[in-house]
Amino acid sequence: MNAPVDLPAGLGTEVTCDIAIIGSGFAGLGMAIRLKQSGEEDFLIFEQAGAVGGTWRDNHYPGCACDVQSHLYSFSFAPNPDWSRMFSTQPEIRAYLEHCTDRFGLRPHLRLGLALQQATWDAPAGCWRLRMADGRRVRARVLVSGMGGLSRPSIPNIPGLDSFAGAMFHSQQWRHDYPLAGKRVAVIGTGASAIQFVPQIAPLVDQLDLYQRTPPWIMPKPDRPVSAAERWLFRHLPFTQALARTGIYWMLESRVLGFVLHPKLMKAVERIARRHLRRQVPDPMLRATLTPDYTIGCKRVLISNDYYPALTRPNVEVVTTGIDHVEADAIVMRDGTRRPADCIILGTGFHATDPLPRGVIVGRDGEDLLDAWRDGAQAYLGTTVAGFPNLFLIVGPNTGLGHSSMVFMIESQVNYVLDALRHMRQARLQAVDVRPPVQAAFNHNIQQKLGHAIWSAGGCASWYIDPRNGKNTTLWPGFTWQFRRATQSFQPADYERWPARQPAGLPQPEDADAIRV
Ligand code: N01
Repeated sequence: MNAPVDLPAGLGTEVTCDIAIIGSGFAGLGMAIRLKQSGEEDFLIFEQAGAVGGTWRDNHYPGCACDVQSHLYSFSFAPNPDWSRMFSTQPEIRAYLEHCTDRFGLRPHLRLGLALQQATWDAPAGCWRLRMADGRRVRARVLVSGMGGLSRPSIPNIPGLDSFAGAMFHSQQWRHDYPLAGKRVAVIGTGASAIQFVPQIAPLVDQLDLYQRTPPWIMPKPDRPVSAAERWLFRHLPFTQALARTGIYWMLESRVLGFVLHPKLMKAVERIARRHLRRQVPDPMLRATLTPDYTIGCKRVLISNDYYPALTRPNVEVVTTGIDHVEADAIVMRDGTRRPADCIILGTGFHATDPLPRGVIVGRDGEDLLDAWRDGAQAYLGTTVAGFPNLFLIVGPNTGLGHSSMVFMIESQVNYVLDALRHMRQARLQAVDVRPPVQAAFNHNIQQKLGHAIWSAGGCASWYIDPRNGKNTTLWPGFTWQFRRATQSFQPADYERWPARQPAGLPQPEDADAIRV
């Protein structure tokens, strides 16, 4: 096996590696670690930023933390006995990913500051050709995307937003250099990010106007420090941490019963959320404003112990009239009220259903991935897309979760990719491409299940659903162990396959049988 190569400083030369991984969050690093553990050395990780960490590097707003317990929201093969809390904060998770990068020897494979501009499948050569934003070129047989689904900020289309003369930033691009103290701050959005940073900034600012379009359901957060005794146990008797992880896994898994199988069960969960609201918000008017009118679970269920109390502060107002437009120094409501602001913070989420811009991934026959997804993003097992040979998407369509840890899903996909690579090596294949009917049947089945699930039937609008066609293209509709089982082995029959060293002109699907091996 070849050792990882350096990218030359010159822009004209093309570098070759067997496997190119894009992104260095949990997905990219997880893939890289498992490749390394399997003895593979000929891979490179391309990261557009200057450091690893993905979403946990990019999101650093005050209060940023994970809403899944860290014992589960971490690699199964790299338990961390030192988590300081049940739900770790962003700096700790980012440090964990840096630590994993060192511990598993990934630094020589990392190429930082290189953003993928375009990856094109070269059918005659049977490989991907990558062009980086600075013009460098890479050739790779296999392309693994770890670019994530929640990385492109969604900026709302509010008239006049561009004309705002004060400071304005998205939660993912937090400006720590901007002093919020004493300012009139407008926060737009009340999702998972906003409910974390609002309690942090409310005590600092002069006035905080929180523009709420839809109230979220919020449950108590069962957070606490991990005691020194527990940490000692986890370090010296690792099975105790494995037990904790397993307990958390099954507790979270039980939520699927309400989300997918018996949505009526969510009534009991809703009662807990209503009690939480009642306890924390004494004012009945404010309580009414904060009470959702859709079934709990339809949007992501949020957890917080400090969000509601922050909203009861005298300097915080929840504004629900609806924004008409923005002026240089104010937000103007639909009823004509002008609300002056020095700063606007957008907690308005991400482009979840269209995570990639056009022109980034171009497959067989020059087809753009976005064109293949014109009726909504889809993949086979959330991982492979017909017409895009040797492309593996980690955190691809319908792999998201409303109830448990994405790291579990990522590890399932990584297992699948490893098995695919193993098969390709043993069968001496140059390329595999999922058969369109296999992909179609898989997605038909998924959409059938999703049609009855709470995310479609719960009476809300959410980023889980593609607004262009009403399909849920983001979530996995079931237990995560079902996904693990589905991805545990690569089934060659699901794929068109091309033998190695005969890559010339991958055939059209009609004549694929002619050279299928
Ligand atoms: O974004 P969101 P987020 N005018 O899309 C509102 C993950 N995450 O960044 O509900 C007014 O949830 C929008 O209103 P509505 C997690 O998966 C994980 O908070 O559409 N308002 C909503 O209130 C999460 O789900 C962690 O009516 C507008 C808000 O903006 C995902 O990231 C922590 C608007 C957007 O909420 C995204 O969370 C944080 C407009 N034009 C985040 N447009 C973990 O702990 C949008 N809104 C793992």
